[in-house]
Amino acid sequence: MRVRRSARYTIRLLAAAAILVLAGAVVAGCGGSAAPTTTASGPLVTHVTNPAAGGQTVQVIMTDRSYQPKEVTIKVGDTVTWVNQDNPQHDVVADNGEFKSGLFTNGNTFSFTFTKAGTYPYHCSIHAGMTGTVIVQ
Ligand SMILES: [Cu+2]
Repeated sequence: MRVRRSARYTIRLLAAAAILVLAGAVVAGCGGSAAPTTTASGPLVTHVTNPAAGGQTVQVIMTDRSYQPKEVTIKVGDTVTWVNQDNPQHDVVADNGEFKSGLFTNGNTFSFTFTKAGTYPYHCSIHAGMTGTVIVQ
């Protein structure tokens, strides 16, 4: 009898201790002292889009059978939009074949985004002497 009582008492003590430990763990979990630490994981970011390094749009007006301005300097990633404000139709043809708009009429546009640095002379296929240059830095 005495042994059984003692065993029961021990079990109660263990149960009480377990409850206390659990309660302590919950309290500790709610404490603000253990701030979560952030560790970097996953692949490194290898490319960041930087508006300052491109993404701008520059307009070239087609007027009086010419491109205005005749020469534009842009950055890699920038876009040139040609706007036909002239009476005749024109096109935009890169001398090196990099781009070719097809003929388009007054009020229409053609855009090309330059992804490689270089100098791109271009011309209109139906008006001799109508030329321009895009310099991509
Ligand atoms: Cu033309």
